[in-house]
Amino acid sequence: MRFHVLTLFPEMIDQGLGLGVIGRAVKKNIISIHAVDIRSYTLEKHGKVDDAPYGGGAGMLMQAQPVFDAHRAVAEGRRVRTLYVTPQGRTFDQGFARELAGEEELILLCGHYEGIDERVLEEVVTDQVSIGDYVLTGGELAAMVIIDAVARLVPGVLGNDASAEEESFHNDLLEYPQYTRPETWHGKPVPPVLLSGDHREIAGWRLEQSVERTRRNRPDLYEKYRERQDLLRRLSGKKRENIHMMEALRRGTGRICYDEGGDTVLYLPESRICMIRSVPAGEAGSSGMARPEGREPGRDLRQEREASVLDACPEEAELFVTDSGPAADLLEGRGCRTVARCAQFLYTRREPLPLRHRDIRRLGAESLDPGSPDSGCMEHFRAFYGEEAYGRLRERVRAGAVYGAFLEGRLAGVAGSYSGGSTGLLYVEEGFRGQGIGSSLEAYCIDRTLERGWVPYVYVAEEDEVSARMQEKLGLYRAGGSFRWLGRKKHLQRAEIYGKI
Ligand code: 4GT
Repeated sequence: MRFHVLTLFPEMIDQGLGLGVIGRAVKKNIISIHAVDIRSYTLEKHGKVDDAPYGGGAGMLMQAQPVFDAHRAVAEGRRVRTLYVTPQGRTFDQGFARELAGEEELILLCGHYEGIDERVLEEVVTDQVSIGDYVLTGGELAAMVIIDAVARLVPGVLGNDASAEEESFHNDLLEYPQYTRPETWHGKPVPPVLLSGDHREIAGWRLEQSVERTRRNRPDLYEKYRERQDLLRRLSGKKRENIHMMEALRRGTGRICYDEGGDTVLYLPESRICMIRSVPAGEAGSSGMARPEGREPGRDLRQEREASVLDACPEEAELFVTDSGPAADLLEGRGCRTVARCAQFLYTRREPLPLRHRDIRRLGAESLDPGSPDSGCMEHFRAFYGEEAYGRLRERVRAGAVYGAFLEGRLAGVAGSYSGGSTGLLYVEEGFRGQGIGSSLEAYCIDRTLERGWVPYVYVAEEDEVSARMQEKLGLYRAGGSFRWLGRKKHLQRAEIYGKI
């Protein structure tokens, strides 16, 4: 990943990010950080970059020209996501960091004095970001905070093999307390459970501690956690049909937008997917989602309710998935098109699947280099599924979510997880088919998902008999009815949608 920082103080960036974990990642070429001196772009002969504000007022403003030219020199005509760090921006958080970690390149613009001429901001900035409600003398520290938080999510930066994907979110709870040697310090012993060697017991204790800390220190986060746990419990009445929603909640990727009378809307900001479940009229209770007493709606009420379910879907959602026919039909009336009808398969056991092919490993961003030995397989994927799906594959490889099977050292096929949470992205090179490489790849992904304590699930297009048979052979079960995927017509390309599921 490449970061460019447009600043009046490039040394501040070089020094601030040159040491420690981030400095090491730069030396290893996993990321690059390029500080650009805005002053060197001014056309003013004395190197001036600021002037007094029109309309009066204290202080000086950075002028548009040097900022614009510095930006142009970096972007070179490409459309690069450009963040202006300012107290006026959207507040930065872990979710935003995860979103940004999916970019290949970022430009951060740092202001000084009283800020920057609005006209250049209008032309180059894609996002305004704040690191919190306080004022600094310059944007550099804020830019460094953002770079640090985003860079540590790039696979390889943290040094171990764990990827950004694999980082446990702890369900958005605060961290539990940790202890290291000596066993007793200042008369205080380490909690005995941590010396027990019982991993289940330890995990239970840590969760308890996390929950209790969150309840005490962050009532806002605790309330959200409680809401999620409550919904999870209700969804578990029909586990198979609801597995996609339950996993989004468990993995910390889904936000509850609506949860009433058995109707639920979850939004996954990273994949811009909206998951909708809507209980058909007259079926309340049998769905595992008890309606409140005396609130069984009639037809009109029902339609009203469905409309409010859809109103709860965020504007920025691009994809919708639902097993409710009426909800899907309503979405079609609202500018969406059905792009796929799928069966959902899930793996309900805890035991890992055996692998026939053993040489399977995580792909790193280097597999995407045109000169890499893996590029042949990548190009065949591209020819097979098309440009958009290939773009998504690249995105998922960079996120550390894709695995490759190797035969005699050569990449023969890939599989991985979509940002929505399901397993897929499966492709095996033509010359290597019929040897069980595909099912080994899927089995490998399933095993990695199980390791993280999650339930693996897969979407299979209804017409895809071959894949359905493979799922059953692997020991996955078909869940519930038919799931419809819909996309907004305004930014819809079939291939793009397939790439995201
Ligand atoms: C605070 C933040 C930030 C500043 C923040 C323009 C002139 C902005 C000085 C700069 N203060 N930048 N990004 N809370 N100050 O993120």
